[in-house]
Amino acid sequence: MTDHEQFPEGFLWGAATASFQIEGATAADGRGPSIWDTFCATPGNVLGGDTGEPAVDHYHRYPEDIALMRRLNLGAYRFSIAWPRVLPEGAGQVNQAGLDFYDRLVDALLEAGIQPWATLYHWDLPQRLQDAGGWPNRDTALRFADYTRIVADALGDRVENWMTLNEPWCASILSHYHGEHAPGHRDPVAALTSAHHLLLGHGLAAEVLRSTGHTARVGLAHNQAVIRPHGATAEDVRAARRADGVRNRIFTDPLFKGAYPADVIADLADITDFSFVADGDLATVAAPLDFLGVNYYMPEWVAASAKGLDPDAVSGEGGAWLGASPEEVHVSQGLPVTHMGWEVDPSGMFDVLRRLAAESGGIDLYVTENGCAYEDTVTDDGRIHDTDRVDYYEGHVRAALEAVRSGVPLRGYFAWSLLDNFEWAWGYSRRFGLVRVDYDTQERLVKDSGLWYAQLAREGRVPTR
Ligand code: IFM
Repeated sequence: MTDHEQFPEGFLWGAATASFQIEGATAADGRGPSIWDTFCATPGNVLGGDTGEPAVDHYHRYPEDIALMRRLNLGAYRFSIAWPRVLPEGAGQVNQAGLDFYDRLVDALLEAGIQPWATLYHWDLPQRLQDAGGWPNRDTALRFADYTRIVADALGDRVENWMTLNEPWCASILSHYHGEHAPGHRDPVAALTSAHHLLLGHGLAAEVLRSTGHTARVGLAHNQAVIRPHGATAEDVRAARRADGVRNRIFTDPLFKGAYPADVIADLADITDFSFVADGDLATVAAPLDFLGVNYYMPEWVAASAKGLDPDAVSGEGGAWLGASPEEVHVSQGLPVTHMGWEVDPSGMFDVLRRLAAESGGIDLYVTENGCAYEDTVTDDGRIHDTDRVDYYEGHVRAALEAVRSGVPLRGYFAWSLLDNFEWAWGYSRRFGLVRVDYDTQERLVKDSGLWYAQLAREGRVPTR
């Protein structure tokens, strides 16, 4: 063991989850339907017809799950609040029973010595707000601020760390342009309008959180894509710039510069004139953050055209990203992949942290998600020897440490995920947990990766193997 494997004193180790992915109990105690309930109910949207029911029944089993967090030596737990539990209709009548669940959860975490880190929106929009237009409707941003006020009033005396949104790219472009997530639309204008209204909602919610009189550190969890040109040609570099614009800078420039990037506006001119941006919006969006959450899984390589490339390595033809020309594609590099098919490259973690440290002006960074899905098997000794997952974590944690040592103000790391759970369009087929869940019995079993992570969290240094 060498000193260079030691994280700084006070570095925070946590794990993350999200309401719809783990809670189950979708009809319990007055919860209203969300867009994910609706999306799951449409055959073909989710692998195997899986739904949010019963997920891993965390709504009822949270004491057991907190005991697991203690076993993993977690200093913090990142969870999300289900808007339709708090406001079944999205607005109006508060459902006290739903709010009480988070009240109990927060108390139990604090009692266990675990910091609660709350995300306000991890994609489960109340269906009633979708019926009224969803995120393409500006009013949804205002309703998000109202909902934030209710949650902050209830929990703000005990929750200090807040993330307004999880991965606004997924909630806007993946959901409204690629159609892969709820509400499953394929409309580029709706996607871009949603992106802006999510950012506006973030800014309005940040104002609310700061006005409660409680200590509130406000951030959001952003899945910055690490986009690399496949080749060194000017065409591939240009394709990478365009993809980076609509994946990353369309979010980070408003947040950190208070403006949409000129090249992105030009690239998307055939789709929109950005007239959904009202006076004053960008000042609201750009209010300083206390921290930025970074969700990182894998890098992506892009090329201006598939010509001359191995057809098996190419994907996304005809619309690889919003605004892409039909020729622009993603190109796999033949690296090892996880069960999601995502290429494993920890250098992307280092790159994304370095870049966001520079762009966010020195605020604290936290890795708010990082992890991997692999096919786990319970062996005869009753354990899960998930060495592939341990290798993934070890590589990425080392890359995070390298970033810290290079001066990045990275203060903590949250593994995705605490438990196996509902992986959106992949249903329960993809397992991301440090803890396995048997979906027939709901039995929990700590994987070898969980034991490895527990040692990391206890010692603050990369465990030797
Ligand atoms: O499961 C998701 C999570 O909800 C958001 N970030 C990526 C994870 C893995 O796909």
